[in-house]
Amino acid sequence: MDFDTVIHGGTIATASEIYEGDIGIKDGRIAAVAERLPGGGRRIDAGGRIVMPGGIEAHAHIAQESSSGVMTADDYLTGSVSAAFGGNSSFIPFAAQHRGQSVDEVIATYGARAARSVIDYSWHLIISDPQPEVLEDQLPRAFASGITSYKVFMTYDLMNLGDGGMLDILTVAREHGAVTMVHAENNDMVKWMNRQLAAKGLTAPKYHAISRPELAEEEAINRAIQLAKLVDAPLFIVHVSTAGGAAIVQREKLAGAKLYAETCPQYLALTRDDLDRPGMEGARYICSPPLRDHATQDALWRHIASGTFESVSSDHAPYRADQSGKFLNGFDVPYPKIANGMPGIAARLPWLFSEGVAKGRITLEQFVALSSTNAAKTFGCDRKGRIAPGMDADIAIWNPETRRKVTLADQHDNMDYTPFEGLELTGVPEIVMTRGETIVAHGELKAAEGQGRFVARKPVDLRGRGGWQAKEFDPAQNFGAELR
Ligand code: DUC
Ligand code: ZN
Ligand code: ZN
Repeated sequence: MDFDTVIHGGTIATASEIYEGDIGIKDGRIAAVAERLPGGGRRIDAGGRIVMPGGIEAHAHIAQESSSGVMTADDYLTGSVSAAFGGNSSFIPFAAQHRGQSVDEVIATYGARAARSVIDYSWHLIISDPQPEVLEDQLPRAFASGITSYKVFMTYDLMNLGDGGMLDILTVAREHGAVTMVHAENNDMVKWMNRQLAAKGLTAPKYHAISRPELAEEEAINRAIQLAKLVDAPLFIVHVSTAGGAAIVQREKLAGAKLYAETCPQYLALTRDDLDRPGMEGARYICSPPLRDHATQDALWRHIASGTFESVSSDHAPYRADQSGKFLNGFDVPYPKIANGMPGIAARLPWLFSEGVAKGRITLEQFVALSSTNAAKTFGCDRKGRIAPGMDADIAIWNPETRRKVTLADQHDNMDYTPFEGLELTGVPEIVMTRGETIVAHGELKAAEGQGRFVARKPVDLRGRGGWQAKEFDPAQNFGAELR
């Protein structure tokens, strides 16, 4: 067979092994992987560099209005370009339903926005208004169209579904093999803390961290898991920021849970002391859940290394430090009025490679799993996340030795700051491909606007995850009540 492209002389890294070899690409797919492959219309000399599946960014907010009406600075062009420079070949941003909207309307809106993407994309829905027509008709149709995951919130008055609402939607997800992602923080604990702080006039950015206690996350993670267990539905805990939360996830996974989780670089690279920077600079570090402390960072690393998390995701939520973003409500406002989130889609993988692989905290195989393979499996991207014949040729070639400092310009996003500014990193993605097309090469963008394609995803792969059977749902133990 003649190939369109052959990548030769690479150190191929997958989630399970590392070996020397060549990759032949034909019609956008990997056609062969072998020790030596001749031919190829184009030959790329990997020169011993790492050749791995392109990253899949499974948590990003792109061209999304928050529930309080702030639009992210990145649209699908700038957001996807930034992702590509960070070693990603595809991403799954959120498509957010605000109250009163139908899911069909949301998908049509984000379909138009995503037409600018340079990398392949899908969406996780955000559901804030699970009316009967959403649960019975709109969501099942969205799942059937390949949008097989969605996020719900246990916090924020405009988003929080309440425990009963969670049970209803989890039950629908279970029937269709969809994954429920959850933002787990106890809404009343946070509101109560806000009231205590406001009464004392403690409204500077640093109090954002105090207002959202670790216990609020831990309590909500535990509650979300028990709710999902009751109806035996798969659950994905997003942006875990606490040692206690991670320990609960670890324990429940060991018990056979249909449970998945991620953490994010900001919880490992930054602390709540960053919120106490001079003036309003701390506003740049406001995200929810909030940044924690060094002890938490150590614990989260242990959980990453021991398999508690499927992914390390960016939670790219780009709000500029101006009146279009962070300060939409004014420059000198109390912390609850400052937009919530920080950018990081380009920094995620270089940071994880450097702090994880280069510093010996995780193996290269774990890096591949955490950055790509596990997201593909969890979210049903059956042609992505692996180097194997038949898979999309979504490939990143990394130079593991290049050292550089993080700069805003390197992020290639539409932001006016990066929270990772100045960090010294080792390792850089030099060439990034989506379906065999080079989109970034040696710091230059090669992609054309709109070349990304929608990825229709499969239901979650539950092999190896036994799940739960609440006694009360077991016909042998519930007096025969037909509950499922
Ligand atoms: N949750 C996120 O996932 N991102 C930004 C803010 C939030 O609450
Ligand atoms: Zn969230
Ligand atoms: Zn997010």
